[in-house]
Amino acid sequence: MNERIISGSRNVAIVGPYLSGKTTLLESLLFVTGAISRRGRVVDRNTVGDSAQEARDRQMSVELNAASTEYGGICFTFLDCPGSIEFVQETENALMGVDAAIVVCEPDSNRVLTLAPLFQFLDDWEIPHLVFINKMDRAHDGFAEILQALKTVSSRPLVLHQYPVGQGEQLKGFIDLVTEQAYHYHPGAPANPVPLPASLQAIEQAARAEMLESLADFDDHLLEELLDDINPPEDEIVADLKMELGADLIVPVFIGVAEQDFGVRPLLDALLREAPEPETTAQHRGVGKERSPLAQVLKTYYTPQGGKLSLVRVWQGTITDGMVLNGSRAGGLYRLRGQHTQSLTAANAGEIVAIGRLDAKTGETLSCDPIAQPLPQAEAIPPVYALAIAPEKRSDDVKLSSALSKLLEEDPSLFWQQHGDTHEVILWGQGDIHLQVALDRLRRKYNLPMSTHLPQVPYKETIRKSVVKVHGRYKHQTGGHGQFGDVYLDIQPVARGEGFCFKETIVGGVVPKQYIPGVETGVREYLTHGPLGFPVVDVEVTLKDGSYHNVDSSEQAFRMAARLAMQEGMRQGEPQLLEPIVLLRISIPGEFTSKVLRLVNGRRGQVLGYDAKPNWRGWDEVAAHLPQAEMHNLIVELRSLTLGVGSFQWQFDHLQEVPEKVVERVLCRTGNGEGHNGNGGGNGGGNGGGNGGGNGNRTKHR
Ligand SMILES: Nc1nc2c(ncn2[C@@H]2O[C@H](COP(=O)(O)OP(=O)(O)OP(=O)(O)O)[C@@H](O)[C@H]2O)c(=O)[nH]1
Ligand SMILES: [Mg+2]
Repeated sequence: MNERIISGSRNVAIVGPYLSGKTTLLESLLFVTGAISRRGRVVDRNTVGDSAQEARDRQMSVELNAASTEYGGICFTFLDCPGSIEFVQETENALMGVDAAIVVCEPDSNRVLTLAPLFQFLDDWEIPHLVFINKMDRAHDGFAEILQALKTVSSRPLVLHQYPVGQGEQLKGFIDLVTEQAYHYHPGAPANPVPLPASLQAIEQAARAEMLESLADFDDHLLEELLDDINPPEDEIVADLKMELGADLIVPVFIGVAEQDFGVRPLLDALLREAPEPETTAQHRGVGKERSPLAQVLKTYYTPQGGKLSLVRVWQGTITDGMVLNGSRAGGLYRLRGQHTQSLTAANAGEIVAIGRLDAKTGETLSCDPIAQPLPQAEAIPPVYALAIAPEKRSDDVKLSSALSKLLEEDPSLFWQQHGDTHEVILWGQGDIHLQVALDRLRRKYNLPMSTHLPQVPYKETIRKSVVKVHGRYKHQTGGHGQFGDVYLDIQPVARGEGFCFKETIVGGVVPKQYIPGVETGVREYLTHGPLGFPVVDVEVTLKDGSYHNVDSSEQAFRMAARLAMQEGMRQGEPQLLEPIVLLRISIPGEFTSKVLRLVNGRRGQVLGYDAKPNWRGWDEVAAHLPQAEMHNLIVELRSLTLGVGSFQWQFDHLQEVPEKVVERVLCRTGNGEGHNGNGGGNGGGNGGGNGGGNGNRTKHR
């Protein structure tokens, strides 16, 4: 790109539902602006947008990709965002740094609902956006029907910019409603002007009148002109479109066929004329007035060569290579086009560029000085799906945590934890594809092939019945002096959630003070693994009585005695399996609520209630308790019931007794419990479920 002729910049996100044609549109935008000389295709796995191997393998975008090009003297940086709901965090992080967004959708009125969460995000942050109805060569629904459906999901008025000439395979071109000029598309060439078809004149007039009326809702001067039957000049209409788009008052609508570059030049022309300047966006964010550099990280990459790159939006001032930002020195400054980088010496306010070797996280605000007010960030999306992971080679254990921390820097919607009870490493994310992509990266970038299995449910156990004065005696004679400990314990269940409590009521020193900690240690050790094989909770153990030997007693001997007493007593106390119950808040369009209630009930859940979701038109929120063992595939089923838009948040709520008929199944599956010879995962497979739900199958990830 020739830097000398560039007089400004625009940053535009390309967003929209899964497979609507965003990466294809980016390819077309780069091709018609001359940034690339040969146009790639998603099926040929050679597009700029999907340059990562993980994306090419799946023919879908799996992360944000930036590409800059020049058009009309402006440097356009397009951010091609993945459409899959599993990568929505990437999209939301990217949207925080743009001046406008192109919402790419398909001409299918049955699927417009998939746009609802995106529109909601754009509305919440007041991000100017326009709609590009792609794949018009495949339109089956009538155009009016598509528009009507789109209106139901947009809270801002849609303002039609173009009207199609022909439909589906007979699509010939479009009418520009601002200039009232009709055009015919041509493969490999710009559309050429043609006379307005007589058959469309009335429709064109009506569509234009509707467009002008929508614009006039925010412009009194235009309203007066319309009332006086004055045809407003083109300049005035364009100025209104620009002002109203910039203020996020309207949503202009364009059409095209990205795969054939149809409608792409008019879209660029509209962006050039109507998209807000970076200064306007900065003003809305309340920044841009000072000269000191201010930027925000939109995405972090670890490149195949191993270097770290932070994609940043410069909000204010100028960033130069070598500058110290947040205490670390910028090691390289680049303009990106997929994986292709162009070195820069400086980047000005309003540009999106990549900075090398910066010690900063995605979302972080960057400056040379202390930051008084960090820029707002998109909310972190809570994880809904988990797999337990382990390196295929045990010797790789040490490499895992540093590789995972880099992986999480690149993808902040991943989480990992080592579970305290089960000792498994659990990787959390937004769905199976999301986690499989992460595992591919671990293998490719960090040479860490992993095996996966369903995580165990962290079951616990308790007792139903009190047991009094259960006896434990440890007596051992080994050559020299022996071992002797002797205790009587009371074990009683306590209320759910109270955990464990140890007491003693020893009088007369029958168990000397110095040995009592040994008793408590023995009890605690036993409780990590109760009669059913799980950690014991909600019991109170009281040391009531005992005896000792002057020579042979020791803390160690009392520890052993306590364990023996616990072993005996817990068996008598009628062990009870407990399972974690989570509190779910499920968000869905109202038309799916009854299906979702059935889904919850079918998974042993208990619906607590449902109501309209605040500030979400037509959406409901269902609150429910659900056993964690039933959660593993919940997100998959919820999405398949709701065109992919349903989501939930969850948190641990309480432990609850496992119903009798389920206990047997769990114990069989886990191979736990006395007298239960498991046929399931006793060899390290799943404890059945949970983020779980599973059968303990291990799969190799290759
Ligand atoms: N008929 C037709 N097919 C198209 C058009 N644009 C894209 N496609 C096809 O639609 C499929 C998806 O295209 P992509 O560009 O990968 O869609 P995307 O929105 O980037 O997908 P994700 O990023 O994974 O959400 C590919 O097979 C494209 O060839 C179009 O204008 N017409
Ligand atoms: Mg894509």
